[in-house]
Amino acid sequence: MVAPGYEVIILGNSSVGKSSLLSCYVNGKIPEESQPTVGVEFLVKTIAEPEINAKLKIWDTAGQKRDILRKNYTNFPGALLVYDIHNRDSYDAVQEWTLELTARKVIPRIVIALVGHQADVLEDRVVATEEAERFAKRNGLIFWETSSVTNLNVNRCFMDVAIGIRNARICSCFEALLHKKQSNWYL
Ligand SMILES: Nc1nc2c(ncn2[C@@H]2O[C@H](COP(=O)(O)OP(=O)(O)OP(=O)(O)O)[C@@H](O)[C@H]2O)c(=O)[nH]1
Ligand SMILES: [Mg+2]
Repeated sequence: MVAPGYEVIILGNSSVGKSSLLSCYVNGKIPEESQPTVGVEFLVKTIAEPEINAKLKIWDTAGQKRDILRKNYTNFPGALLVYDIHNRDSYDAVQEWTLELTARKVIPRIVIALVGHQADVLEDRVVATEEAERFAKRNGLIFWETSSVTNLNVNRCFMDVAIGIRNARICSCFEALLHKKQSNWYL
């Protein structure tokens, strides 16, 4: 069976580690020399696991280009909102993204993972796990703390987004069928 294709976008401030996270997931390692992303690039990863088969097309974005992104982020069924656990501004930014993305009246709703990145560095943490966990729970987000240096939770995070997208699609198909049945009820 052909794996269904899902598109996912990675958003977050500059230097939080978006490109490294993506490279770690797709290539199994982070780039030796990290360069700020210019424009938008994508990588593809096929997931073949007992839990899910899917082909993810994952778009990496430039943290510096938020205003341009705002106009173009529609139509993605999944998003990773990445912050650096040592940087409060980056956490505030993903909260703003959450409000924007969840306000959209699109069916099925976008599946969002809140990602506290660079979790291998234990010193100077400014965003507590519990704080982000609470925010994620309140807003119906997947939540993981990750590291592309130690590969902490990287696979799990992308896989949960893929599973979330698949489940959201199944639910919306059922809802559409139910709605059809109800609207034909008196015919
Ligand atoms: N300790 C640690 N450093 C990381 C991790 N991920 C990325 N970095 C470092 O953080 C810096 C920025 O990483 P990038 O992946 O380029 O960040 P970005 O979010 O893509 O940045 P822009 O493309 O400018 O938006 C680099 O020096 C990386 O090596 C991580 O998990 N742990
Ligand atoms: Mg980048």
